[in-house]
Amino acid sequence: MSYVDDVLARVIAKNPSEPEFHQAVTEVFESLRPVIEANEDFYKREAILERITEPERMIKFRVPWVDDQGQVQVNMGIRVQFNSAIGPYKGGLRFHPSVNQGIIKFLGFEQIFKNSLTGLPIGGGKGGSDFDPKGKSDREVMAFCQSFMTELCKYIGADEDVPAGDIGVGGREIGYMYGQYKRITGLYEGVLTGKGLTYGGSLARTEATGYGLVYLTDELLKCHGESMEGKTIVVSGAGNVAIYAIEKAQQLGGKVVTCSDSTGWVYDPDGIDLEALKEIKEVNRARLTEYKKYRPDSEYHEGRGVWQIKCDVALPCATQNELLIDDAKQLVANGVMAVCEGANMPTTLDATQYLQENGVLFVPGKASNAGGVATSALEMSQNSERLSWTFEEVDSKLQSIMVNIYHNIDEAAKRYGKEGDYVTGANIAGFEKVVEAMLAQGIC
Ligand code: NDP
Ligand code: 2IT
Repeated sequence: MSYVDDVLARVIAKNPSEPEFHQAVTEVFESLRPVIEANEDFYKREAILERITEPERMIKFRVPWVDDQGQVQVNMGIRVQFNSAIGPYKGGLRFHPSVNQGIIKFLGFEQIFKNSLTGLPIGGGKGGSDFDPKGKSDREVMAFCQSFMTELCKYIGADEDVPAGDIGVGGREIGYMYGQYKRITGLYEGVLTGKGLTYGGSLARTEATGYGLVYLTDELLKCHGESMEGKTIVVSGAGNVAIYAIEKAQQLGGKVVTCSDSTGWVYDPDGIDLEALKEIKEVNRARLTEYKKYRPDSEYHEGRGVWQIKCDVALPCATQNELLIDDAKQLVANGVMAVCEGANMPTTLDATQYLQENGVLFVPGKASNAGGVATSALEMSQNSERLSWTFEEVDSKLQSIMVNIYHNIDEAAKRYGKEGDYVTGANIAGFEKVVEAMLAQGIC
């Protein structure tokens, strides 16, 4: 058995009941095969694949809090500090009832390569809780966040581990957690990113993931003789990433006709009304059923279904495994040109393969959604120098980071004879820097 297959089998056996982690490792290992097999004895002796799939540290803790009825509630909290070869651990916190160890490990593993692709000095980490902020009062969310940080604060720091937002964690949650960190440690430091602008946040961080996704997509299209101008775009999700992807796509002349949440989806053939969407989701924290009140001619459907709408570009921006093989077939049948992932691992392995085999330009999330964490690293820089940069300054750095990521993954794919395979290109380019740093630092 080859070294790659041997370690993959052991990772799966050693981490049972973690299908998302197996999926993420399988995708990365398949891409790395040509790199590893060109020097198999060396990588095997160094146990590089074993080291890169075993988190440096994993912290799991109880999060007790009191709800508005006086009832004590208990959630699980977790932080996976996966790899610090190129910088302090960096990655978001996800609050969603589906959160478990396998999901946080897949996200932390992906984050290692994503953070490497940004070109900035940040290692890979991820964390979260099975707490569901939906339907909770602000006081309940604050009670939960304070309890969560009371434990987490022992393991993080501006030069150690810097969490941020992800699903279910936005400005409100970051604010409550920052306040609690400061109370306990007495430190006013850049321990979290995605902070509010009055206490150390960076301009353009809110927009960064969605904007970055569209900057990269636009560069991809331009390098293939196209652009976002005049394209019909299908987006899934209606959260932070989706909203700002829609905003930038519209600014570049694209027409976005869908969005979705966990209960249903909207088709608005005239183009999504972004102000309405922001009011529904950012201000009222309401369901997409509300959208029809703003746009009576739009359609609302229960369940999932955005991928059946004919489009040129598809941007999955909700969650993992939301674009399945049948969706990929439908997209191809409808003539889709490009699929770029805003979410983390939204496309299943077989759907990815189908899209690639049918000539669709496909960019994996670890490259195309890296603008969020890249701008978090810019927030860290601003905190360190105790200065704030203008929106234009941060936005233009974000833009060049995304353009560079596209060219780096394109070049890495070409170097291994896989032109146009951006999955392989992203995994190899991300891996190369991390491995060089790991080897330089000895056995650790
Ligand atoms: P938000 O919580 O702001 O929004 C998530 C959106 O996806 C909501 O519309 C939500 O619907 C929907 N959604 C979540 N879970 C499910 C589910 N199980 N089934 C169907 N729909 C679902 O999160 P973000 O926009 O921040 O994150 C979206 C994706 O982007 C995630 O994969 C995240 O890991 C990734 N990402 C986020 C970055 C960031 O900076 N925020 C950076 C890079 C990647 P509902 O409101 O009904 O729950
Ligand atoms: O998946 C991700 O890259 C994020 N949720 C953002 C992480 C960060 O540290 O900004």
